[in-house]
Amino acid sequence: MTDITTTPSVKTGVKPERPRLHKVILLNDDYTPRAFVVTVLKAEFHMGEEQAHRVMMTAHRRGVCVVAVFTKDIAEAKATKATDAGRRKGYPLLFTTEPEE
Ligand code: TYC
Repeated sequence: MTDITTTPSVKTGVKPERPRLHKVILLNDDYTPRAFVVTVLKAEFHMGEEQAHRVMMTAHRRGVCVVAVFTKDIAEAKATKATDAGRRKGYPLLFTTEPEE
């Protein structure tokens, strides 16, 4: 196993890389009610009303908005949970993830 994120650094003396962070991205759609998007952002990402409304409106106007950054596993788990909250109500609300540059 030569994965740079898990290989001990003692052999080479090189400092281990910090694990890359992953963005959770909110995608706009034409069907999910604005108020529901705000509710999900508040519940899943611990945002206040104003911040959640700003993020929702950015996605609404521009098509996408970065919600937050986490380690890969946490970003994926939160994106799945937030997407599932919409699906349970029959909405196409979608959160995706991508690695930060
Ligand atoms: N565009 C939706 C509407 O007009 C609201 C919305 C905003 C949906 C942001 C998804 O990520 C989203 N009802």
